[in-house]
Amino acid sequence: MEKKFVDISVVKDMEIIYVPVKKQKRPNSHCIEVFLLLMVFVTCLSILNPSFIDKMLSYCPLMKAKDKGNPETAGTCTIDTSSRFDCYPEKSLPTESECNTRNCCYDAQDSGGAPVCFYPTNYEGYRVTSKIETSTGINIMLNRTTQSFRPNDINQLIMEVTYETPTRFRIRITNSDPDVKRWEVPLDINRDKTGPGVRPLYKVNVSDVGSLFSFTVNRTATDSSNTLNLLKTGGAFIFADQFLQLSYFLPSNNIYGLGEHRDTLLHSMNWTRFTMWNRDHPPSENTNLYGDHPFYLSVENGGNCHGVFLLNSNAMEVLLQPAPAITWRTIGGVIDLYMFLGPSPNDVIQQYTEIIGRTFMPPYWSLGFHVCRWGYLTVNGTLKVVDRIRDYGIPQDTQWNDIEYSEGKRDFTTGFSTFGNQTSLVEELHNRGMHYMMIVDPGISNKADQGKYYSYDLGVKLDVFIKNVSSLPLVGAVWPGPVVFPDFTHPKSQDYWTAIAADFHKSVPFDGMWIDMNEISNFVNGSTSGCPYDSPLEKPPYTPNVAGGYLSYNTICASAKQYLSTQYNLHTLYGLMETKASNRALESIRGKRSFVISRSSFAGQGHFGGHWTGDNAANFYDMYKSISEILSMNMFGITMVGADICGFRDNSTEQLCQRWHQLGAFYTFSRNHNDQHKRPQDPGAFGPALAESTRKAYLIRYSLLPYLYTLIYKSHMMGDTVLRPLFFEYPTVVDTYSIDRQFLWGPALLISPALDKDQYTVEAYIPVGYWYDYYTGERVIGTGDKINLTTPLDKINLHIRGGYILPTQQPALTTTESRKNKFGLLVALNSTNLAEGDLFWDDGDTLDTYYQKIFNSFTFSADKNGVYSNPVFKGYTDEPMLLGNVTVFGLQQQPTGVTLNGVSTNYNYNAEYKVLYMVNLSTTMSNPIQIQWVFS
Ligand code: MIG
Repeated sequence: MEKKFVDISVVKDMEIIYVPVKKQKRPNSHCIEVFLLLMVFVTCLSILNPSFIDKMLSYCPLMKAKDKGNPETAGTCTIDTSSRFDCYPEKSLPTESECNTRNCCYDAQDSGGAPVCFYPTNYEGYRVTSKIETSTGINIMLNRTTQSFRPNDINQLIMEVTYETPTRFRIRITNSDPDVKRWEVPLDINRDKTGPGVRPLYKVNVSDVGSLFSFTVNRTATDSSNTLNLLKTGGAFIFADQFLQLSYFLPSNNIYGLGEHRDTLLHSMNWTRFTMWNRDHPPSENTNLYGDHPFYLSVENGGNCHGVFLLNSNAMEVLLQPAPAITWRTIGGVIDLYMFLGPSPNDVIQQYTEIIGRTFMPPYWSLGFHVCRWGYLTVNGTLKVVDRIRDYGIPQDTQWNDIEYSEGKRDFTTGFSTFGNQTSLVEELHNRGMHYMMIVDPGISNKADQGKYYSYDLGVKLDVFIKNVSSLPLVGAVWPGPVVFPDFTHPKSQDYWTAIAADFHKSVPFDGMWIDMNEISNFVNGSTSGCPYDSPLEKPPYTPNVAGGYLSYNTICASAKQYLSTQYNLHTLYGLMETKASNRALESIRGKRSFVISRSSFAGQGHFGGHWTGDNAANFYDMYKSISEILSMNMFGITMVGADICGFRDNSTEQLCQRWHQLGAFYTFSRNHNDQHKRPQDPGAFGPALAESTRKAYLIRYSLLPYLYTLIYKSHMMGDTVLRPLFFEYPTVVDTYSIDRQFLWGPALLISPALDKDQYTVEAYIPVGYWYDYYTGERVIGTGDKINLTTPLDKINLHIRGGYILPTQQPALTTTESRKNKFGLLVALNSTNLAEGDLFWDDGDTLDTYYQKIFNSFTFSADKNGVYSNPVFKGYTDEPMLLGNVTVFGLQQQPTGVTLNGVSTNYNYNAEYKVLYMVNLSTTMSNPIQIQWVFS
């Protein structure tokens, strides 16, 4: 294949000659002065010649509007502060004359965060020149007649509105010249379209031909009388080569998503600015972090939900303001907006993941407990930790190693002399039924002797490294010293990555990959020889509010060249593409399900791997924030996610670490990880009290794995979230909208952890309905109020929701062992004595078991007379599945007899908590099971 380093789209657009901004009429400048000075003249002359007024006022449109009361232009600067769209994002306090150069309105009064320089309501932008409506969409041509203040306006635009399904439409706006291709994200979007059907949930309206361009979206009501406006453009629509901006009003204040950021789960609309430009930085507020997810979920007033995804990979800002309104501001690509009409929160995520890709099906072992740290130093140091965790009887499935395993911190090498025999470490873990993962950074050392370092030599041979503007491999610096970076858009990059991983796998048979530093993180800004800083890619006309103030800060040059395009366009996609390559490499090496955990991510990450939330700190605040982070990631379709348990940075304390293990036992991806030189924090490091409560928490996790696995399967097949905020289940209950200290596993398990220091009482919100204490079965009748839960140090509060049946399995120290054990059913009756549940089961490691039909599935139900298990599909027969126990919460009366498949059987009844227990059963689940009770 030919090398193709020049990105036509960018270069061509750059070549457009800069057209100086034409002076527009100033709506607000010097009007008063002019008015005062000419007052006398006006008064006199107007008597003699009335048309003079018009002439004079044509220099002063605001006055004209006011005086003439023209509804077209009336009050162009008279805008409520909350609805003012920022015309000068470069500065928080531009001067009036700076503002005037942009033909915007100026108001210096402090109005609580509102911009002082803002667009007039009739800001001249694009006009609609043609509009064709069909049953499947609208095609619009737009023409800009007056130049904006940004260089290189694209004057002719085409807008395509496509009604893709009854619940999804797409709006794509780009240049109309087919010969000038603009950058579009090469994400593998699912393009299946069914068409809008007879009753789409939306109606898109675009302004008429000849008028100023604007559009609205309404949710169509079922009774067709009342429609809710979901989107109404405002501010200024700008589409210049390196500055694209779209603002619109929102139907409510409830916005979630827009990652990766640390913020409250429910975002504040009070002039919040999120910047997206992937970056290696510990989770902290108001800054760009590891990933880019330009997606939000909106809960409308009344509880219907919709989602919006802007498919754009360029450096970007998203602004929220109290109108309520949102602005997307990006510096490249096109406007490619998808809207999902829900109406439930779960529907929205299903619809979003339908196009970006549903979560990968993880191996069952990856649902177990993972232990890691930076600084075990040796194989023996690693094994010592594995041993002490096992000695305490704490389940653990996977042991990890950080960069110290390698030789000179180089990828895919093993440091035999410093680290010890890594091969025998992995063998030992495998013998114990455990798995092994290690870190891989993208930077490949270019300093090893030529011909001696396969990862570098092969990359040179295949020419797969990212290039600088001079078309030489760009050199950065990371742990091994100077490094070059694989270009995962290069057609040979997959072969390359698979080859070097496979070569290492021959000596160290790792089971999964932990990919770090892939933002790309760089210890030098740009490259070891800097960047061409005057290039429009390094110094665009507008730079979003990225940390450091310039794009190559802490990463590689924006002008760096990859096969598909420049780093300017591809930067935010690096982690996603490396995840995909790693997933595929593992699959071809191991022939089983891959497990990849990546620090950097983009929309679609969940399809290939999971994510950890990066370098958090060992304190209670960071533990608390991890809940918002994992819940947001689930909304982005990243199902397997967790924060470093006990905290990465700083020394953890025993109490924090004890609480964090309890919480972390309920992350989908549950890993303890620690920074180098920090005190050990694995659950064997603090003594028996911490070990015992950690053991308790993980035995619960391991018991509930069949429930968790089934939820993940549904996420994989249908896009349901697994870790859910409460409002997902109660979208009409406003009190749930901002809850970020509790969360759910699927619909039925409520987790209410202690998150503060010395906290022994948790104020937990309990939704309306029946809930049962996981430990005792005691019923809590939720009223939608908060209740106080006593929470000693060794306990995490867990409640099961009435109406659900959770499949369980007898736990063990690894999933390899627990998978051999008997199953159980945890039945929680609702107020009408009903409950339902299901189970998906397969060998947990084979690829595509669903499509190969080598799985089993079951449905469970309960009513006032009994509990029933029904096999729905029987395709996995390798391991017999036996039902060993059944627990029924909320059986109000003591039965006088219980039968299992018609035969009377033993049971216990706890009269205090009204729980029926049946233990020591051994009934095959391949046939229907009927458990029935009688009251005499
Ligand atoms: O520059 O590999 O987020 O988990 O332990 C630090 C060492 C590099 C950052 C990761 C962290 C990991 C560490 N890495």
